[in-house]
Amino acid sequence: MNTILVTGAAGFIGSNFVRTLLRDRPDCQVLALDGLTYAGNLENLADCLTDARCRFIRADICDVESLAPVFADGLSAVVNFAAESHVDRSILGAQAFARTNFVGVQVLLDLARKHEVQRFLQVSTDEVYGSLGETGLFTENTPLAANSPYSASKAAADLLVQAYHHTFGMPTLITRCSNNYGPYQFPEKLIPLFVTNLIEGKKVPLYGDGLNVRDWIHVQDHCDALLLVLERAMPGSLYNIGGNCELPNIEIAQRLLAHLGHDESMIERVKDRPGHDRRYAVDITRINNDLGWQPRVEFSSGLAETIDWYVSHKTWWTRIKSGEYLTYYEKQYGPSGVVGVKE
Ligand code: NAD
Ligand code: TDX
Repeated sequence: MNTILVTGAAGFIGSNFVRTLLRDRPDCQVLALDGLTYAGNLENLADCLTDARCRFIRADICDVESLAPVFADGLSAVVNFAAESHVDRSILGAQAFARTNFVGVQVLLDLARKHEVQRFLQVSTDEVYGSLGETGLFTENTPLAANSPYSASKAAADLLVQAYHHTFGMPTLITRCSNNYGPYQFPEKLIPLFVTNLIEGKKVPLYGDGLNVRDWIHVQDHCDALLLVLERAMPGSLYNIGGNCELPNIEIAQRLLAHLGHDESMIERVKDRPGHDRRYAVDITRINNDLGWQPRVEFSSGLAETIDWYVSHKTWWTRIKSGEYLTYYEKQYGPSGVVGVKE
């Protein structure tokens, strides 16, 4: 049986990926590892952890001692989602970003190399390419030009992963995806923050002129692409993943307002994010040509389903906004649990 280590498994994309693995790969065992920072929520994995093929491990990816026994058991692959992922937080303080996003990746790479893990997939971002003007797309050959401490830490990790492939012949893979939306996204990011605020009758804070453009992809499309890359891509390869769906933030806000029955008086124009990247747009020709992948979820229906998910999962996000979710792990695994592997 394949044993896949998924790091950052209790976050937004990681938890969706664990669910995808359990659903689409009956012959696989999943080690769902997460340090449970503020962004990690074990409730995201509650359904997955009822499956005997899935085990949760609480560990920090920078902590070699906690990770060593996990690797010693023998792994078929590592898929690394663990990261500090919010640009605004990286502007307030970059230390955790440098630590997890760079040092953590170095720790994982060394362990994967030592234990001869046959696939190492680093989940990266289109933000490593910097910002586009009004035209053009990011290809895999676009030079790295990260602008925020977050994207700089991700770009640094990408270089390290490529260096391990070049120097040691490690079978690494890198993907760079655009902005994800879907269920279980932490309500600090644009779409879940705006949706949950509107449900609560609060205004939505739109940065600057609202004309910054992002390319949106449904998280399920991202997870499907990751599985394809993990199983079929050549070692050492790099793939962009995107939704072919560029939209300015103001239009996202307008669609959310319309769906939830509010008018534009609920938009609060706020000071712009420092160094705010103007436009991201991803060329997905390579993954389409090599692996036959393209996004399937159409944005209007994907967004409508996502909004409805937040409407029908109010308990999930009110527990996050109130901080209650932070006690869930101890309730499941007991008060002593420093590091928890549930027996
Ligand atoms: P997220 O913040 O929801 O989840 C990150 C997870 O990593 C959390 O569960 C957190 O507890 C865990 N984590 C953080 N530091 C850790 C550490 N030191 N040790 C162990 N676990 C730790 O983020 P996300 O949106 O799910 O993003 C997942 C990955 O995908 C990130 O690497 C991010 O850079 C990348 N990515 C995200 C997007 C997006 O739109 N969200 C797009 C492209 C790429
Ligand atoms: O309150 C807000 N108001 C606002 O106008 C927030 C949180 C965001 N914005 C704008 C900033 C961006 O132009 O919306 C856009 C999207 O912002 P985020 O949701 O913070 O995402 P972004 O900064 O684009 O980065 C995301 O996509 C790439 C993820 O957080 C990264 O982890 C991923 O790599």
